[in-house]
Amino acid sequence: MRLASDQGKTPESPLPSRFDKVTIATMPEIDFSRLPEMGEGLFTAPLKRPAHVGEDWLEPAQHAYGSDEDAIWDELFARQMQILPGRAASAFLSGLDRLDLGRGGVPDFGRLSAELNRLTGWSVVPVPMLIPDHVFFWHLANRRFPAGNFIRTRDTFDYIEEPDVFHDVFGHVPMLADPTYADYMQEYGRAGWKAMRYNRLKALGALYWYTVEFGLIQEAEGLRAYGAGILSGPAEAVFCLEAESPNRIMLNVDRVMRTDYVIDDLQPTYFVIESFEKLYHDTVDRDFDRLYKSLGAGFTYANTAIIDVDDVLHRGTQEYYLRGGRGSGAKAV
Ligand code: HBI
Ligand code: FE
Repeated sequence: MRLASDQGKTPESPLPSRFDKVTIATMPEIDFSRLPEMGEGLFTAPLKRPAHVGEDWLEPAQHAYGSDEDAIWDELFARQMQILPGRAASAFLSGLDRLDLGRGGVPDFGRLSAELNRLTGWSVVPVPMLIPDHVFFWHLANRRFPAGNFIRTRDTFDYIEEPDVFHDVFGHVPMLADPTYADYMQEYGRAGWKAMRYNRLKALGALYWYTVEFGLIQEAEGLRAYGAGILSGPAEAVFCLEAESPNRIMLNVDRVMRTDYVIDDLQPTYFVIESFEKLYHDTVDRDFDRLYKSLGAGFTYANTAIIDVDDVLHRGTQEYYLRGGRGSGAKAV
């Protein structure tokens, strides 16, 4: 289906006037029930669709895991549960509990979706690999979370290139049991559409990175992590909260969307939110059309930068980075 706004529009040209001054929440015109076509000229990652999945990139069924794969889930789960109490956001820990992800073995997406659906209307759907941005956003806009169907092997136990079922289901899914966060994730998916039309996916990707993947939240007892990239690994859950190296700065949506990020190492800067309600309103009530028009094509701030408008909680030493980061043997201090 071709979107009206796609008719002959190149990504550089902003949405037609009828989209002007429309926030994400009040963008009724786009029909998210079907995967709208990309239209010519809109960039999306050149991923090769496997023959056995359709345009929605969904696997016909969840993988049937062997006992060794279930054992890998159980070992990853046990390791994280040694580290996360006192470090993970309370919304994450209660979601983990309510969805009973520690039941043993890789969770069944059908059972998980039935329970999640009752809580916040979300479901978990299996995908073979990283899927194109526009398909990913479309699923989020429909409260479907695309989760990796495969699980890592023993020799990629500590670090994976692509999100596997442990990163996605253990790291992301418990947060979807929180109603406000569940709403944020759907609005984020809807926001993807507008970002594509302005060719500003990288900017929106930075917001995802510094919230959904590596976000921190201020709780009464102190800082806690809610980002899946932190919660699904052993080192970063400690580094992000306790190390001297990284900056910790209160999140500002406009500033974060101008900030570069690394995908293959610990973050040099973590952004902190006061609450999911504030994150939701700072995003949904934001007039992204005006913002996208003011954003350059690249990033303005390096991922180590502290700028004059920042509300800084901790000015990092960047020692981990200055000593060479991942692979250099530098300690995550
Ligand atoms: N695909 N399977 C999968 N999982 C992701 O997290 C994912 C993706 N494709 C694109 C994508 N994420 C990015 O657009 C977001 O990180 C913004
Ligand atoms: Fe992720």
